[in-house]
Amino acid sequence: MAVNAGRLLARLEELSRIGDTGDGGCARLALSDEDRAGRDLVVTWMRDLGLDVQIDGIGNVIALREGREPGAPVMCGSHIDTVATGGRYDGNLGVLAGLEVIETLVSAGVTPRRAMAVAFFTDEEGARFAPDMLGSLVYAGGMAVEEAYDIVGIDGARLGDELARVGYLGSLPCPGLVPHAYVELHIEQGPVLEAHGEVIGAVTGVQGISWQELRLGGQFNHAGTTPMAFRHDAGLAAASVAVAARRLATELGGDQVATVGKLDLRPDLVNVVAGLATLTVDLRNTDGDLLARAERRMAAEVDRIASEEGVSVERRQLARFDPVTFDERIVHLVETTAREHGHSVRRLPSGAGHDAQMLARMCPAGMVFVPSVGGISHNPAELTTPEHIEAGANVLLDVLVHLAEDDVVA
Ligand code: HGY
Ligand code: MN
Ligand code: MN
Repeated sequence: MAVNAGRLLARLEELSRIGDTGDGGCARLALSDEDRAGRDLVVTWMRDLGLDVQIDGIGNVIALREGREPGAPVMCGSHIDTVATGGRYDGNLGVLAGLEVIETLVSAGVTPRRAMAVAFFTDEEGARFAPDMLGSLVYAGGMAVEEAYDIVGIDGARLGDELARVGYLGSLPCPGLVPHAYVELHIEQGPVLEAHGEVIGAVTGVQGISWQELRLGGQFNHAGTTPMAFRHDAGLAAASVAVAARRLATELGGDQVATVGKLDLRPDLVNVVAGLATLTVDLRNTDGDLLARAERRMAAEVDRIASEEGVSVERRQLARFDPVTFDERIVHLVETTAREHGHSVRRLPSGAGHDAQMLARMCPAGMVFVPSVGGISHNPAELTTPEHIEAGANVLLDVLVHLAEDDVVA
């Protein structure tokens, strides 16, 4: 049995036209009108396939096909919300390949022992409403849905209001049904598989993530009349934090990464010394202790910079997730399945966060990676070749079917 690659590629293309940014990418920020349109399209495909489609209290969509015997389903899926400079494959591939796997089984008249479900989770990106992986975090019981409703986005919108506005405030309870296992196909979004000429990644886990928002309070002043020694320039302090973050990651080396991705200066005018700077610091490391060390070092740097410039600091933690290790049985199953398909395969950790890291809180979870051309992602140029898409979807098919034949009483 093999997936219908043409159907999968056509659906990826059709979904990418929703929120099309005209440069090859698409933008569907969580719970935006574009996200709603993308959701509606995928739900239509799910319903056309005859799946039992349900929506939970945080807007996660779970489409189920019964198995030969009753029991917890094998679940796959990912997300269809994107960042503002989104590509066509981040998240979308995992959802549409999961749907394709089920459609392949339906077309072949094959019904595995266990039920199978394909899901897309709300606000995986966390770009509009932090933290990231929010929908799957709530699904796994890591945050109460009522707390999630009150999250305010970068545009001032309240998550619960947006969920109702787009019509995806569902009635299925959170936390959700515990799957028998969860497997997610995703693009690597990094350079490793391509650099080593491998086709499949057997993902060993996800690195730890720390997102912090800093508000630096200086003094609005005249850009022409204020002597340099008299300034409390929040803009300079913010720029110094960005330089310090890069220096810290370089010094720590290894898997440490650091990013200042969001920076807002007020009043954001050419002739006013910035009195307020709001910025984010994203720190990640595969090692939990090293991530904590990086956080401590970064905090000390921010305090030093603020003290030297005479600005105040307010901190808000936007996301904090420890590193996650995936289920060895599933990692091994991905590896052996890839080899059976004749593909080169490598074990590697994920640099990006994924819904699988939240599902791993409730069941055995794992991921299948396929290469990203040039290691580019969160960029309209994001690309994975049709051959690699087909290879990843067929590995996903066999991994899911294998798990779906697990004894139901297990
Ligand atoms: O931030 C991340 O790693 C993911 O794209 N949400
Ligand atoms: Mn993703
Ligand atoms: Mn992403």
